[in-house]
This record gives sequence, C-alpha cells and structure tokens, in this order.
Amino acid sequence: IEVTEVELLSHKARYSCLRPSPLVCPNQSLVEEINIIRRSRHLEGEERSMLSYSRAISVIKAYPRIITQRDLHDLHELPFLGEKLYSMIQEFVKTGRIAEAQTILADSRFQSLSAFDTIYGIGPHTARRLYDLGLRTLEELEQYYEVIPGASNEETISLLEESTNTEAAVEKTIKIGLALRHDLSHTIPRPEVEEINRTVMQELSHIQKGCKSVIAGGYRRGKPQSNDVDIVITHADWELGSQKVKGLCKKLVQRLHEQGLVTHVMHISGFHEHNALRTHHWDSLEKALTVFAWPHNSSWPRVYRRVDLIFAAPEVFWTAVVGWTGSTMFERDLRLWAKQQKGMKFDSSGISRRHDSKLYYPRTERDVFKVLGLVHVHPTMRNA
Ligand code: TTP
Ligand code: MN
Ligand code: MN
Ligand code: MN
Repeated sequence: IEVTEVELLSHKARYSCLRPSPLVCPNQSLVEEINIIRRSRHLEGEERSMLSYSRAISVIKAYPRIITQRDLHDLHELPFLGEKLYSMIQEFVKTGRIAEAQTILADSRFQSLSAFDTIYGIGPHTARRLYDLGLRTLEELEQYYEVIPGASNEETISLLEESTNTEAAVEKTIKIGLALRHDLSHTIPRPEVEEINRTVMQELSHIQKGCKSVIAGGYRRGKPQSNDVDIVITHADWELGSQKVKGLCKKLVQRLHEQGLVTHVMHISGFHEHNALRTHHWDSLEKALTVFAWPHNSSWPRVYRRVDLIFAAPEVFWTAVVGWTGSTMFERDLRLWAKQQKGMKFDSSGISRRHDSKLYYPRTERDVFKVLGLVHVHPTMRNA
C-alpha cells in the first residue's frame, strides 16, 4: 500500500469524507427542517436542486455546536451554503421554523408523493406518474394494482432470475412492495439485525465453510433502528477466497428460500455484469436484494424484513464494506475525492488508478482510507 500525503479532517472541508458527521448532530432540528425542502425537490425530480440541499444539510451535520445568532457570520467559512441557505438558517435561528418547509408539509401533492415514495419499487418518477393518473392515497394504489393488503403474494416471487428493468418487472416489484408495506415500514432493532446476520452465516456455512461477514449500512453507522439489513460477505482465505465466493450468492439465496427464510427476491445479479473499466477483474459484486420472513423456525407471527446480501472477493472485501456502509453522501464524496484529488476510481467493487488501471487490494478498512489518502473516519462518524 502506498501512502500519500493525508488531508486533515475538518468540518469546513469540501468533501464530506473529510468531515466527521455524527448520527445525531447539534443542529438536528434545523437539518430536519431543510430536509423537508430537499425531499420535495427529490419528489419533483429537481435533482440538481436536491443535491444542493443534500450538500448543505451534510455541511450542517458536521458543524460542531448549536448555531445561534452569534455563529451566523461563521457560516460564511463553510462550503455549499449559498445566499438562499444562509437566509433559511437565519430564519430558523430567529423563529425555529423555515416557512417554505412548513408550506411544503401542508401541500397535499407533497403528502401523496411522499406516501407513494415510501413503497419499495416506487421512486419519484413513478410517484408522479401515479399522481397524474388521479391517485392520491396508498389505499387507492392498492386498488389500482389489485393488491390485497397484508397478503404476502408469495407467488409473485421472482427467485433467481437475473433482474430486468422491464415494465412488467417493475410492476411486480411495486405489487410486492405494496402487499408488504406494513411490515416493511417497521424498522429493525440492532439485536434483530445481528440475529439475521448470524442466521444467514449459519446457513451459508452449510454451503461453504470459512466465510465471514460484516453488517454494513445504517447499522454500522450506529442507527438504533434500520430499514433493512445489509450484509457484506467474503471468504477468510486471502489466497483462495476469490474462487470460493464465486457463485455463492445464488446458492445461498436458493438455500434460504428452501428453508422458508427468503420469500421474495427483488433483485439478484451475478459477477459478470457491467463496469467497462474493470473487464479484467472478475467482480462487480454478486448481490441479492431479498425479503425474509422472520423469525425463522418460530411459532410467533412472522414479519417480512428486507435483507441485502453482498458477496465480495477477499481483495475487495473492505472496499465493499466501505462502499456499503454509507452514508450516500459520504460515498458520493469518496468517489469524487478519489477522482478529483487522487486520479483514482472508487466504488464498492474496487479501487483503481485511472492512468494505468492498477488495482488496489486493501487488507483492512484502514487501508481503504490509506490508499485514498484519507484519514480513517469511524463508521459512526460517516453520517454525512
Ligand atoms: P441502504 O440500505 O439503502 O441505506 P442505509 O443502510 O444507509 O439506511 P437504512 O437501510 O436504515 O435505510 O444502503 C446502504 C449503503 O449501501 C448505502 O450507503 C449505499 C450502498 N448501496 C450501494 O452501494 N448500492 C446500492 O444499490 C444500494 C441500494 C446501496
Ligand atoms: Mn421508494
Ligand atoms: Mn440499510
Ligand atoms: Mn440496503
């Protein structure tokens, strides 16, 4: 591993991977107020505007103390806070509210689009299309898609087909998302996340011994409750592990389905797909985005849980863990930092140098940060 000069961490840095950001920040209510406006831009398809709000929120998340009247002049030293954001913050400091956010909250179109967007498989584009058809509530959506609420629709399972993005496939996903919406809206406490991981690894050991996993996603950033479980898996043998994990994803999902654990597969992809830059590299990652019926082997009423299973060769395991730990903004800026400042390409499936495509194989998470010329940021401070 080559060590380049390291940039120091600072809440004034332009890249969020250089700004330690806690899960709950001193200005949390300000963040939540601005987030309403950000969500509205997202739902209306105004992606550039949404990204400016995301960046502003991310900068505020890293600010080390409660913003009061006295701090306002200080904010001019922070990146991504333009005139508009500055006056919004000023308004919030004075009144405890931002009028535009309150107007958005009361807007019935915003309420409908927000509700539609909570459904797995429905994004802003589809939400707006459904709204244009005259649909307003989730109950109306259920009627439109002929979904019986609560019914599990397990026959709609699309197990082990490589995912396509056809209209029919999208509709199938939305139907599952609607049918399971009550279960999937319940967040998952940490002990249950851990138990799902243990169960998955127990089942995996019947197919391949010597595998190991890290629970990534919001759980790793310290969230007390998660919307899903993200498990990154590899084989512990640095030399031979790459061959041993190849093809494991499908085998595991098949087994979990036979055990009655996996009921739906929203997406599954093998190692051969995409990524022009890395044709000589076997992975892009094998992954399956699934639904579990949980708990296992229990007479208790079972609930549906979203579980993402990601397989990586040992050489790219820690890259994958960093890539799946998030937050989304932290990931975005890791990629940007690598590209703009280091002439490198970073994504969950690998790190490479642009000019000669040299690949990096970090052995630890700290090595991932080291090759990127970054100070290690603890997972719980990646909530950018
Ligand atoms: P999510 O599971 O969508 O989000 P989260 O774990 O941060 O929060 P929660 O589940 O509680 O809502 O994504 C986890 C990380 O995985 C995210 O930081 C980005 C990464 N990711 C990818 O790299 N590719 C993908 O296709 C998805 C969906 C996520
Ligand atoms: Mn959605
Ligand atoms: Mn997650
Ligand atoms: Mn996930």
